[in-house]
Amino acid sequence: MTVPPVLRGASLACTTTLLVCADEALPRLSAATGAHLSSCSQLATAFRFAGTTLTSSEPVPSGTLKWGGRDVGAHCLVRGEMFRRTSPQDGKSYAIGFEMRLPDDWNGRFFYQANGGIDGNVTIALGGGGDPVPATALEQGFAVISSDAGHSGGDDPSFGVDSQARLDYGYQAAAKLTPMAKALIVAAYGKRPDRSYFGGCSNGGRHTFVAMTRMPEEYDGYLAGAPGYRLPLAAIASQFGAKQYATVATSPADLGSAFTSPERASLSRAVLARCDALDGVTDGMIQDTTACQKAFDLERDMPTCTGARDGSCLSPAQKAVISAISSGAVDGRGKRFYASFPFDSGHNSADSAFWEFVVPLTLDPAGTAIIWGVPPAEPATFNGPAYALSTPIDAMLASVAATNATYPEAALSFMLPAHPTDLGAVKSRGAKVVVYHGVSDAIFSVDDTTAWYEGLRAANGGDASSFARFFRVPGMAHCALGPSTDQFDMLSALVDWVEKGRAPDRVVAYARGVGNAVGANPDVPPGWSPHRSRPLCPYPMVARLKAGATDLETADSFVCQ
Ligand SMILES: [Ca+2]
Repeated sequence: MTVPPVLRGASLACTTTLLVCADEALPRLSAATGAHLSSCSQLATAFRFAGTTLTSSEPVPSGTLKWGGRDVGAHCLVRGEMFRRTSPQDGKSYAIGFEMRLPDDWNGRFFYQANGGIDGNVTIALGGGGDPVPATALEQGFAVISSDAGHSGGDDPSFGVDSQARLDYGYQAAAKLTPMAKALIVAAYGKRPDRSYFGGCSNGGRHTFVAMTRMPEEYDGYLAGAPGYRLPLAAIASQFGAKQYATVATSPADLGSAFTSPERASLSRAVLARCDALDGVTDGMIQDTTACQKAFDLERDMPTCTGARDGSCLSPAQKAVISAISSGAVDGRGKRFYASFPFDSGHNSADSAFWEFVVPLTLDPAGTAIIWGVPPAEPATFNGPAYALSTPIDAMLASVAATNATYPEAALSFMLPAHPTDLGAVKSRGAKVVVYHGVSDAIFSVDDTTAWYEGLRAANGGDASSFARFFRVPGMAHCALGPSTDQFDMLSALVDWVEKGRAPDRVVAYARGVGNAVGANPDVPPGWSPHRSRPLCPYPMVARLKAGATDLETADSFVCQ
């Protein structure tokens, strides 16, 4: 259903000066209206959609699920699958497994929960529940779908042998599930969703980038967190890092011995010492990331060990390694193929060792060789560490760009949005895009997302803020954690923008200190209020202390400038 857009009141005054007010004239989509669930138990047998089998539909009483200590309200849980088939490559059975949670009191909106990792699980369709959001989409009344994106088995990468499962993971599962989910909503509530939203973090952010380029008509709002929108290249960059770390690891079996937790903490302190005050206030947070990259000099500002490594310094060889990783992975000709990684305050976040030293020897090589490489490696005999440490970067890059008769679409095509800065179809119909990314993210670089947003600005006459806004989250690691304010409700901000025309000029974010209802963040420094708040600011603005403000623990003291 297409709801006629209404023009914002302000735009009416601009009709005689259309050139000046071109962006003001973007259509505003009408607000969703709610409805009550009319059918649940009967759905499993009554619902018909091509290629779809519902295996169950049952009422879930209020309180069966909880979030932040609260009861998630009564809803209908529908489980099913699409396009069950047997693989011609590995003989295994595949389907696109999914669940939908349909609230009894529905707000008229649909949320497509795009999941992280390599998918492979039907995670609970809470809507945002993979991250420490203050309230999930399901609680807010959205009908939510979650899927395994076409393969089961969790982190098992062997589905990459099946050519169709690759494509479903890349982009086709979301395209198949979307019309089915909207039809199921009609069966459950008697009308289609008035407004549809698509969101996720990490690989879910990648799915969101893919959706906004491949399905600009299907969703009214796109919410991408830490978008690994060039995931195969990020994974190869991560293995570039592993090769670097291996040269200075003191324990060959543990890449983390190359750059220990005390050393990562020392680096964060050195960066803070140089950059904390650049935003006008010494508060343990680096708001002006851009200025920090110019100000911080690893060689000068980080102590160099004169004797044995003791955690307070880095050896010259370590500095060379960290400099190479930070400035961006390069191919055999020295050409950068991914992005740089900024220096920030969160190099020792609780998840940093996992992303820096574990994933580059496990998930990243498995993805590169089995899920994206052509031809795929044999899963049964695959050795992740050996692949990551011994395969030349150029061979990895060639592999994810390759095709053959069995795998006719390369990973760089099925995993990546084709033209991520060409969002004219999204913009012109009044849909909106909100993106956020932690500055201390160790696996997908905030610099990659910044480069995308700069490209989007350039493609829109230097300013994309009328339909797409990007929020950097200082100190935050991958989707959460780090010494940061990592709890925020970007979904409500997006809905207000799409349906009420209120563009997000700032989004208030909270630290998850001791006692936080969703769970405490161990990286919140002891000197902070457990409830510290800060505005997240639309790029390129940064949060700065208001003149005369003295309370450093509240967002009210800060302005986006
Ligand atoms: Ca500061």
